[in-house]
Amino acid sequence: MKALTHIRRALGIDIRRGKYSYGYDVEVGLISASRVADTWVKTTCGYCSVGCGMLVGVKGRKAVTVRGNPEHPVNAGKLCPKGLSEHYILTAPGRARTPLLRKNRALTAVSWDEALDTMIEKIGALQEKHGSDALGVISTGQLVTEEFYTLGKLVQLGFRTRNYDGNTTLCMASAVSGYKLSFGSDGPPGAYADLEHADVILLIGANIADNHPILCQRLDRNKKRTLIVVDPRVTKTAMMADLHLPIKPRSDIALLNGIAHILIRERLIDENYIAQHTVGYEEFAAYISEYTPERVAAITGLSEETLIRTALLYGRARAAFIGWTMGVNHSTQGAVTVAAINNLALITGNIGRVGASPFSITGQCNAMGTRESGFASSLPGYRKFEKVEDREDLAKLWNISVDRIPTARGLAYPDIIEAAVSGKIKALWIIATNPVVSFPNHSVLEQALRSLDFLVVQDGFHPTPTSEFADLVLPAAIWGEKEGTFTNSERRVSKVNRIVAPPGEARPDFNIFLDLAGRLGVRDELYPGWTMPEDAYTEWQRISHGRLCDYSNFSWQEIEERGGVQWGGSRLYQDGIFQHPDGKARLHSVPCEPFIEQPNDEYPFILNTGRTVEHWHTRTKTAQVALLHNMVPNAWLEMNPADAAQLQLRPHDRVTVFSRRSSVKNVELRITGIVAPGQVFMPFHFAESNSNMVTLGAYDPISREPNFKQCAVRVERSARN
Ligand SMILES: Nc1nc2c(c(=O)[nH]1)N[C@H]1C(S)=C(S)[C@@H](COP(=O)(O)OP(=O)(O)OC[C@H]3O[C@@H](n4cnc5c(=O)[nH]c(N)nc54)[C@H](O)[C@@H]3O)O[C@H]1N2
Ligand SMILES: Nc1nc2c(c(=O)[nH]1)N[C@H]1C(S)=C(S)[C@@H](COP(=O)(O)OP(=O)(O)OC[C@H]3O[C@@H](n4cnc5c(=O)[nH]c(N)nc54)[C@H](O)[C@@H]3O)O[C@H]1N2
Ligand code: SF4
Ligand SMILES: [Mo]
Repeated sequence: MKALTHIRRALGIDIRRGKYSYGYDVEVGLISASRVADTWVKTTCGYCSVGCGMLVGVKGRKAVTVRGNPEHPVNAGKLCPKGLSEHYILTAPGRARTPLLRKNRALTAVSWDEALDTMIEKIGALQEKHGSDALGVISTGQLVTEEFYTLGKLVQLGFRTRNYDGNTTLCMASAVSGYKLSFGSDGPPGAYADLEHADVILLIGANIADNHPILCQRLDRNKKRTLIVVDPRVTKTAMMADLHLPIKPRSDIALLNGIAHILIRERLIDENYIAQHTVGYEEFAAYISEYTPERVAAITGLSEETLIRTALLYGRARAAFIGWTMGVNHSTQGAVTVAAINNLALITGNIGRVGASPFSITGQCNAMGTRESGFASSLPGYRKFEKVEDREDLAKLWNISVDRIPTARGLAYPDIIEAAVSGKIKALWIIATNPVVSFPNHSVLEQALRSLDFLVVQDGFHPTPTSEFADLVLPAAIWGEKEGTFTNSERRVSKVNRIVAPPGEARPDFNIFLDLAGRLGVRDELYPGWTMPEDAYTEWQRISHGRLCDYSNFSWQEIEERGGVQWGGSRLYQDGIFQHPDGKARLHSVPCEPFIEQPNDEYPFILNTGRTVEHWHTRTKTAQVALLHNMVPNAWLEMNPADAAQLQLRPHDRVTVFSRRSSVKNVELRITGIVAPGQVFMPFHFAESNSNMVTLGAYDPISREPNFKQCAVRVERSARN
């Protein structure tokens, strides 16, 4: 009970005052002698991309407690509930301890030698027969950068398949594509400090109070700010806002174009900046002349007065910041919505200055590291597959023939899944992601996994819903059991350190990759003399040298000592020179289109899916932490009281959610004004009530990101059983 009170305080929910605040520096749980640490290991949180610095207390060989690192520039000693209880995952049950190979239908323990030899042999035979692209690889945003860099080379140059992507396509791909459209390169321009210095902060589809809690501290420190939150739900973040815009689902582009319209009409634009640093203004201004307040009000459901107020606040700010997350990216129009956000920043000159930036708040702890070094959707160092100079550059640095570097990216994640269904992909290697829970439209995913000739799942836990389908399970060390670096949303590189040894025979992903490279016969060529993640880092410094994401200025040691360094300095584009060949940013004329699956009589609700502060994704970790699990042990569906009354449903009824694809049964009903009439919301964390049974397999044509946030559903009381 005492522990629960602690965590409530850590969450910042002060029930008496009915107020939220974040980032208490309390320790979770009851302090007893067994939890008094002998030594403290400095590291970085392994959950979200805020990238908090922490100290993990060790007693004997056990991690016994965690506290925020007061010296870390990101969090100054504070942690959210997941961070505060992160050491518990190091002793969690359910870890993968030994390689498992399917023999006579059953997963059977085997040696590493047998596991990796079999993997090379099976994949080799399938590639021999069907071509090297018959292997697909899906990775993650949750390894250390040194592992991504090693893996990218292994997949593309060792296994020689281009069909390599990651769960980041379910997450940040739209931000990446949108940055490329506007600025000519990926790379978030701003910094967290901007949240402290901006006069106006516009958060679009970003529920930071649940998902990036420690960023809320920055807002608390900014006394002059006006916070505007654009979200169809009244999230905890919306409750913190000065102005909440409960926009109709997927009308964001109309809102952004409408704001631009008012800014131009009121001359609240920076004409010098537009002239010197952008291309396409005339066409853009002509295009958005159609987005009158009247029309935009009809599309967004907001009043004209609210639209004008929002535009004037943004336009008159000395420094204005726009942050966004999955409410923007998770859409078939994600990439262009990002471009529409960037338009606003560009026409007002709100970029490259203190407090002024468009800023994608990243999701996973090291989504940034894989974007920069990963070799999946682009070449390492933000180089482009299509660009011959970039390929030649890398070939020289690696001392290999240029024709070994692919000239185009391979299939993106959803297309790899479709290719598995159609039989073009025969073998799949899944690393640190759990698609059976996280991929949309589950039945197609399941069909893909069942169609494969060989499935390898490399995970820290087993069984997981995905590893149960595997022919081979490779047990991996997780956060706390290996070392490397993470790069957070604001491009800050921090050190991750080993606290304890991995369980059983589990190995760091880095070691698994190097071992495979040896068996493939490419280790000496691709990784000469490498034995440790630091070797990968040293080469990555050389590869990134002179690029936008330049890591060459800070050594392994310095990252440790300085406790987190930003590549590119505090802000990008301070000189207004962008990465397009002419150095100018592009303004894009972007149409607002209705989302794909509109509700009708049979499926009258729009289903929105997302997260809660206590849980991490598919809960392989947080379900094992009793404190977190007990707070939110099961999935729920939020429904507006008006809709519940009409359906004669009562609080805590068990309901079934049906879509055109499938259904989710026995979900607990929460009747609440957090969601508007006609909309329902469900977290995607729970394998046993998997929201992705019902979500839609529709993808952004540019980024290939799924439209996780809207599909049409019907809700019925579950039959009692
Ligand atoms: N506790 C916790 N923290 C996490 C994670 C976690 O699993 N748990 N995951 C991490 C990861 S990988 C990510 S990507 C981030 C995600 O962080 P967020 O993007 O903040 O998380 P979501 O809850 O997926 O979605 C955010 C909001 O988008 C809103 N939204 C839905 N449709 C629309 C729309 O049409 N327009 C607008 N403007 N908004 C809309 C939803 O109502 C929701 O409140 O969180 C990271 N942090
Ligand atoms: N409906 C719906 N679906 C969504 C979303 C949504 O908002 N709505 N959000 C999407 C987003 S933004 C994201 S990022 C994805 C996340 O979806 P997933 O990537 O599937 O989620 P995780 O549970 O983080 O999966 C990580 C896996 O890696 C394992 N693991 C952890 N650390 C390590 C390690 O160091 N090495 C190895 N080998 N394994 C490790 C974990 O045990 C776990 O099985 O979900 C997406 N799916
Ligand atoms: S805010 Fe993110 S990085 Fe910080 S402690 Fe919480 S989960 Fe970890
Ligand atoms: Mo994500």
